[in-house]
Order: sequence, then structure tokens, then C-alpha cells
Amino acid sequence: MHLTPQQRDHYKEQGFVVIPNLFDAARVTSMREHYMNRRAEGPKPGDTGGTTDYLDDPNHQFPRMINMHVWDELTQEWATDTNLLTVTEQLLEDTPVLLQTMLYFKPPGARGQALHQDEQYITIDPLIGAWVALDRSDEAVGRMVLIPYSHQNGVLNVEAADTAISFTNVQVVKPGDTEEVGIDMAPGDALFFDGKVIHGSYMNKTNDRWRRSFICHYMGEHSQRFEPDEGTHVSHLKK
Ligand SMILES: O=C(O)CCC(=O)C(=O)O
Repeated sequence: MHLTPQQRDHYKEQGFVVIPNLFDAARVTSMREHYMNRRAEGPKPGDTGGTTDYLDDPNHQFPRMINMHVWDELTQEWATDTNLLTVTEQLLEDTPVLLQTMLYFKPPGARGQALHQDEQYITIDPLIGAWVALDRSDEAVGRMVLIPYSHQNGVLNVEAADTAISFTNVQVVKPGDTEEVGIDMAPGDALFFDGKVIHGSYMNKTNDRWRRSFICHYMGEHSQRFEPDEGTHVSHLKK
């Protein structure tokens, strides 16, 4: 899959780009079925339904899975899909190395994830996230929200998040004068975003629609681990 100069420029300038139809409908259907079956098997290493102050959050019934590629062959295959890797390679301008896989179920009524930068979690730069929609993702279900150009300001400070709407308790201190943009996506579309771009999602406000997504994070072969500045890593959140 060859990117146009416009797609590459969009990523470089705004910190993200959406590639429609990266996975076809048959693949998306089998991924949804596969992960619902694996979820039904019971707990997996690293599961989280988020903070336990809102136990009625349906995320607790369908915790997000992490690093499935370590114990699930199909995840390894999907996370190293040729389209995913070739797009990532063109955006990173380096050979991609898979770091992390995740599956967010986000059932009806579930909390979202407060705005953050992935490099506040994973201290490697450059870093890229690939977020593949497995359901239609729009405002009602808590689509991905981004702040364009925010990757240009480095890794920012963290503060406490509102856990009534976020399953995580930490968020970025948002720079003033920034505008959030919601990204509507169809099943199979993929959003690629820079590890420093501010992003997150709000609640799934529907009572009958899921917002499942398959998420991979890659570094480049030449990416570097860095020491986070005081106050910028999620572990620095003041209790
Ligand atoms: O899917 C979401 O709601 C947030 C995902 C996210 O923050 C990520 O993939 O880094």
C-alpha cells in the first residue's frame, strides 16, 4: 500500500492520518468474532477495565486486552499485516518494530480514555500508533479524538483525569488554544498517529453499539528510549 505525498505530509504536519479500508470486511468480521471468543475464555495477562471507582462501567465486564500477540498467533499475524507494516514504514521512515498490541471492546455505556500522549506511557521516540476500527466509530460511541499539530510541542505534563468519564486516572495538561477533532471511521479504516499527538476518547453514549478497535504500537529500528522529564510520565501523577 503506497501512500500519497498528501497522506505523508498530513501525518508529518498534523501528527496523524486516516487510511480507509486498510483491512477488508471479511478480516474485520473474523477479528471481531475472534476477540469476542478469546474474551469469553476468561482473564488474560494485563487486562484492565480501568479504575475501580466506577464498577458499573461495562469495561469491567469486557476489559481491554494487551499484548495478545505474545499468546495469540492470529494477533501476531494481524499486527504484522503487510498493509499495516508498509504504511507504518512510510510514516516512520524506518523499519517498524512491533512493541504492543491492544484490543479495546468499549461496550455500550463504557467510559472512554482521557486525552494523553502515548509517549507519556511508552518512553520511545519516534513511536507510532495504528488504531483499526472494528465497528463504525462516531461521536455517539466515543470515537477517537485528536488535537492536530500537538505532536510538535514535545511530551507534556500529566494531571489527574475525571474517572467518571475516563477508565484511566491520568491525562495530559492540555496546552491552551487547541481544538479537538473527532475522527469518524468505518470498520477496517486505520488511524495512524504520532506518539506525541494528544488523543483519547469520550464515553460510549449508546445503549446498543460497541466500539471495538485493534491497536498496535510500533517503534522504528532507529527509535531511541528516552528519560522522561519530571512530571511528564503517567507514573509521575501526584496522588
Ligand atoms: O481507543 C481509545 O479510546 C483510546 C486509544 C488510545 O489512546 C491509544 O490507542 O493509544
